[in-house]
Amino acid sequence: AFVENLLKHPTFLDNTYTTKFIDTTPELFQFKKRRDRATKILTYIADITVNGHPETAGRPKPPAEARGPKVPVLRAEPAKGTRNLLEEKGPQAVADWMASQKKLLLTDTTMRDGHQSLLATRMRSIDMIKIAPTYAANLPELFSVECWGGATFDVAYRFLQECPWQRLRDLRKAMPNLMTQMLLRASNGVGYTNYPDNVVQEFVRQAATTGIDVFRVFDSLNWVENMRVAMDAVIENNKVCEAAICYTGDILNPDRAKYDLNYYVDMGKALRDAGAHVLGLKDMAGLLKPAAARVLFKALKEEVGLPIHFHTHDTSGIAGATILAAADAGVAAVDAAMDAFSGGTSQPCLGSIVEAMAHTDRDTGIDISAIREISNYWEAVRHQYRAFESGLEAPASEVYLHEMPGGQFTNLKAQARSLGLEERWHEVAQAYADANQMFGDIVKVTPSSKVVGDMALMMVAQNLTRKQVEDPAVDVAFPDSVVDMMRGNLGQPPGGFPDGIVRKVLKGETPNTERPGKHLPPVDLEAVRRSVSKELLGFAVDDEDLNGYLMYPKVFLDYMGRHRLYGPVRTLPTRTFFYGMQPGEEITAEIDPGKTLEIRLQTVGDTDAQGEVKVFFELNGQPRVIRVPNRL
Ligand code: BTN
Ligand code: 3PY
Ligand code: ZN
Repeated sequence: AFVENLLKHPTFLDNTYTTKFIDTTPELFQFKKRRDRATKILTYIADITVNGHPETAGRPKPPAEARGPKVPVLRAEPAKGTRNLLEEKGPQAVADWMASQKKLLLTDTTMRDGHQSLLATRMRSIDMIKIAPTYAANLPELFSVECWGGATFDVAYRFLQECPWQRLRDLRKAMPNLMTQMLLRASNGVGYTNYPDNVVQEFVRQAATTGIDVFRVFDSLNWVENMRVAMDAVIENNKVCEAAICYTGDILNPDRAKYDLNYYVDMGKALRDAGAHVLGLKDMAGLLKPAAARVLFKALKEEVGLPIHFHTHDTSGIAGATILAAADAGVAAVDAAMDAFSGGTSQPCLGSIVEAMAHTDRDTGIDISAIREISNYWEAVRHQYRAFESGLEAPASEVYLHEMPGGQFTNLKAQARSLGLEERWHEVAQAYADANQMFGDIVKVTPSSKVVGDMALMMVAQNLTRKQVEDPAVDVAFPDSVVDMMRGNLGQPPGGFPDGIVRKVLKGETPNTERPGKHLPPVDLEAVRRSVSKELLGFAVDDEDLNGYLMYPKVFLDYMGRHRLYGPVRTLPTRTFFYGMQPGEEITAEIDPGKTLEIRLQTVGDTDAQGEVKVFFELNGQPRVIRVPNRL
């Protein structure tokens, strides 16, 4: 009964609370807490061993002989890096330093965009946290480590059963000398819709507090008006505000005159005037070609004057050439992914960029052997996630037709597969391009890219042409996301949405063409905290959890509910998390610093009359039996 009470006690939802609870409730013994969390983890392992993980069912398995990821030797105490400069002198000093560097600066995107673009964002924290000290010790010259934001926030709660804030806290601690970097969708936070201004401000404050140094802020329609709240919040928190222009079209193509050189230069100036420390050029689909890069970066550098940070994707296979052109044209920093997580829809290869710049006047100064060791680690990590590989086998020049962001490409392909449209992928690509033109040729990046993707899938599934969709005489039931965007809920693209499509989608309703946040009343944060605390969970939620709830109420509460059942499963090895254990196998899970569970699976029993299976473990040498339902 005692254990039952503990299980039900809401304080036992999570490690953090457990610690707080023990501090304030000394009448409960430490060993009870540990036993309780161990039982939860064993229950998870037993369940996955018997029933499999829903996300890996039917997907390719990791190679049986795959070696576990091996962490390279730390070569030295972490030398001072960009984070020390930020802490000592502030964000403007970082920007000034950037501008004064001859060497090409590098951001490693492996822990964010790399796996977001190659493995559907499924990389678990443990695989990042183990290698983070090696980054600090062996690669102190990196400009920053992009490791948070974008899609990683909700995927952590939703699919990985872990807390994104805890990931950030752990990474921050392990890399004290390196700037961490996140991707922030301006007023859309790390979500898919506009949030009230005070929710965005509170989210930025918390991200800065928990450990983000560089905020790359963008708006999915390139609407500077809609970026100010987020940018101001970053500046207010004394962190680096990297405001990004999203690149689309082709500045050298007269047929895409909407997004010409002047458009980008004007936007760059507007972002500078809005207070950006650094100008980001975010080429989320990898559309910027080498010749265009020379022209664009020369103009931005001369006319905007901020240090430039260039981000691209290698979907077409030519991004490495664009990076070299960008380096020639004087960008201060570029994004790249560690070799094993590079190429294709991800960033270009970091090690190859280092090699290409070596012995030139923009030599990165980074030790290539340190990169190789770290990439060897990532190679072994990637093998464990084979279930999430997209199967993209070769560069795709088709990206210049559809202009899908690298992070969306594989997702949309999976969505098409689930709708039975995989064989019609090239039609989806064409419909995506058509839908874009129908909406007036817009920037496509989360969340606007999702809207275009929804429209494209619907057009292919229902065999609708652009002409039919636009024809006032043809009845079309538009996806909700399209209605939402036409209402103005994502803001306004340059020149607004075309009247015809707005009228057809909204059936006469008047859209809001002002900043969406202007019409959203502020959320009473303390009232939300009280209601979540009392009514939903039964304990006082802290600021991090409150921010998780504000971004994703249902996703957060579902995560908390599963945490109540399964405990800190983030500590399990990735193979165990996705595939359970084999009889005779032994693993360890460090549930607190220095507190390690030694888990051995003895055997799995037969299914009994109640449909349950007994799974026999040894936990730190003691026998334990866990019963789980056989749901297969
Ligand atoms: C998910 O959100 O789908 C992944 C998290 C784990 C869900 C657990 S895994 C064991 C049990 N079996 C299921 O089908 N779901 C839960
Ligand atoms: C995101 O918003 O997650 C992106 O990666 C956009 O490129
Ligand atoms: Zn990207």
